[in-house]
Amino acid sequence: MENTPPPFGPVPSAAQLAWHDREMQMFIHFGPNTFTGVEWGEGTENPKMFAPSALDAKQWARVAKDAGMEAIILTTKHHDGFCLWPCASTTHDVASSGWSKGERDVLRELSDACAAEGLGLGVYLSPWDRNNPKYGTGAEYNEYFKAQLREVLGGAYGPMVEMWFDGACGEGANGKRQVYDFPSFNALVHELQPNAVIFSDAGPGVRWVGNERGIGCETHWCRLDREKFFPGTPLSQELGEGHREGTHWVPAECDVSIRPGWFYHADTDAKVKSVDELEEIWYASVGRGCGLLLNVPPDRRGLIHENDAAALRGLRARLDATFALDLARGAAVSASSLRKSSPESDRFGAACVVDGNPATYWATDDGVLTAALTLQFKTPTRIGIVRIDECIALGQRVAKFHVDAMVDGAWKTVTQGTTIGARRILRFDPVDASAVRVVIDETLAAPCISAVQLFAPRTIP
Ligand code: FUL
Repeated sequence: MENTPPPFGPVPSAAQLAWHDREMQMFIHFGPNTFTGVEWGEGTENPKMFAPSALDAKQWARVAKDAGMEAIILTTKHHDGFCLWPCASTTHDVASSGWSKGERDVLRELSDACAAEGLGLGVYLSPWDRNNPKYGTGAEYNEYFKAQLREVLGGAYGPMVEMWFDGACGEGANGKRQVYDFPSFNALVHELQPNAVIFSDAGPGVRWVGNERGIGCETHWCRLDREKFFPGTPLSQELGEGHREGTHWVPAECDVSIRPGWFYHADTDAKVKSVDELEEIWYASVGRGCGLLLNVPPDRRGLIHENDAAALRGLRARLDATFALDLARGAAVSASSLRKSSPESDRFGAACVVDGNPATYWATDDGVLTAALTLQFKTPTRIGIVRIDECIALGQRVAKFHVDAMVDGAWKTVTQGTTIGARRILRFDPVDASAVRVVIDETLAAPCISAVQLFAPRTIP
């Protein structure tokens, strides 16, 4: 008797599951703005201004890899319309630039560098284009934009993990606004890169969290009533929190820049976020089951500045030190309730949460909607962080939980939360616990928990 729990509600696609696993990705804003010092170019910039002196995409990929990031998403075209690859449909691109006689291609170099480091690659291609005269004409511009999508996603640059659509829709050079045809843009992306997730304010694959501070909501339902939103949708708490019984699986991504702006400006060299700030962002995004897309803009050399690289190294060292030893691993675990399965397999047993295997999970019988897991230590153990993962392949279920620790012979609640989703990582005042109990107070269907991890309080290396 296998008795696998039936999926509950919408579930993630393979591409979305892979996105959840990526946890932290690097965003790269680079282009004419890097050289003109503005955040939004007008589209009238002379391409010759784009002239990085020592561009090295391998360095970007190394910095990303060392920081523990899983992919890089590049602004192949920002609102100024300048293309970082030699574009067949415009001359406003690297081929006309002042960089290496117009013979190089940033997207090609980054694609090769990511492949060499085993990183995924994604593209940002701004629909808002302040340079192209077709912008604002309707179908004509949409065709131009789709031709660009074909160039970057058509296979020349290899497989992509994410297409990042910006909802910004300002005026073009002619003062006109464009009506974007997102349904056909999305269909084209799916056709060209079936394994890529599509990000926009409203998905369809991944949604915007609703702020540019990298902060996810405490309650994060991956489900969303997707039809209520659209790219450029007004900000709302709902978009960040999602809907507990939403119609589609569209988790939230948190984008934030390591500097005050999205592009590099020399006067922000001393304003790179500190390791402490980055760590807080990490807990508020990754720790809430969201994805973190951290922007690290290369400088005028075409290199990630030393200050940014140092901050990222510091973050990695901090996280590695904190999460090096999972104190729950191999602890004796019991559950208040177990799902029936063939007796010899113990397929949904409590021990699944501490076996280090994300594919196994503890589950209760259908209809059992409150339950607890208890982990027993051999001796009192100092803990200050808990991580819980739901088996989201079967849908998102838990709506409320708390964690108790047995301290000096009595249970004490150390932390609590609402949703869990892909992961929930919570810090609490350290205790010396002889046992820990994770209590599922409210769940929409039988809980399926794939991991419970416990860590000593944060260490600063
Ligand atoms: C916004 C853009 O207007 C910013 O320049 C930046 O690219 C940010 C990530 O998205 O909509």
